[in-house]
Amino acid sequence: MKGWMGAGLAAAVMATSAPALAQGNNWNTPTEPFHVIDNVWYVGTEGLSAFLFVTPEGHILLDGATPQGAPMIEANIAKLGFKLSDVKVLLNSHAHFDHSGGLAQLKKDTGAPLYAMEGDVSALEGGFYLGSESVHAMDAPPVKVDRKLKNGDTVKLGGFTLTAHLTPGHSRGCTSWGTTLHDGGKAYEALVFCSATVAANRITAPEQYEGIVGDYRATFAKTKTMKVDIPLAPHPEFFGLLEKNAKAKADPKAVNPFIEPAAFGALIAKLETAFETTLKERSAKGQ
Ligand code: 4NZ
Ligand code: ZN
Repeated sequence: MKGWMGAGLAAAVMATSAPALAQGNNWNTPTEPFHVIDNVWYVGTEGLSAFLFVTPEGHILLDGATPQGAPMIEANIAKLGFKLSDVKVLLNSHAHFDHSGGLAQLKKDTGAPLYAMEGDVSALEGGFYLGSESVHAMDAPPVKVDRKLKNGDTVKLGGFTLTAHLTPGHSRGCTSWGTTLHDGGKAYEALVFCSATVAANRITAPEQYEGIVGDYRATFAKTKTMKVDIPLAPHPEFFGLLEKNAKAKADPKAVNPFIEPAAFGALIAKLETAFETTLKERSAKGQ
């Protein structure tokens, strides 16, 4: 947990003063792609996830890491034997440069349309971090959104369905992607949870964007009711994805370690406490 919390907090301080930016030190480090479960493949870097959902009619790619990470994602897709031209839809967890920065390149190289939650469209198309438009270190290459999504919208391809759950706060259009996956003849609920860290966001006046506190709280309330058997995330360390892969490799016959029903609720509880604590501290300091 240290890496992403550290980066976010450091950035929150720096965003108000210096142009320097906290980058995860493994965001642009290549890592081997791997099979997660069912039709899901990890094609991201060591520090930033990207997921490929494989279907008989082509693939859906979720997230683009940074501009430097995009070619690593492309290389990983090729390494698995999949064709970049078979990527038919591009999706995003949220419009922050560490997850959307590579999308413009990926869109160019795949020719696939980008679908995104309406709350994140301005940031994606404008190439900025909403509410920190003058902090150019947080910019991302602008990318056009071809389909604007609302909460509950579905993306279907080759008999496979992903549902867009709006979980706002971390970004205004923060989207958690849900689906049903199968393993050993059983069905499991999977969710690529956007995030709900405070990160670089101002959650006291002047708020990062209007309504951000209510959005975070709505996200905590909503996610607490969700049953998630297979928790996944844009930051692989949220749910120890690389460690789970190592475990799966070491013992291929064991129950797939990506099935971890207790992890999601535990993370949400931690994030809610972290959010309310930060809000209280900053409010007390008049920050
Ligand atoms: S994130 C910064 N997407 O929350 C902003 O991990 C947002 C994140 C990380 C770092 N930043 O400004 O350095
Ligand atoms: Zn983020």
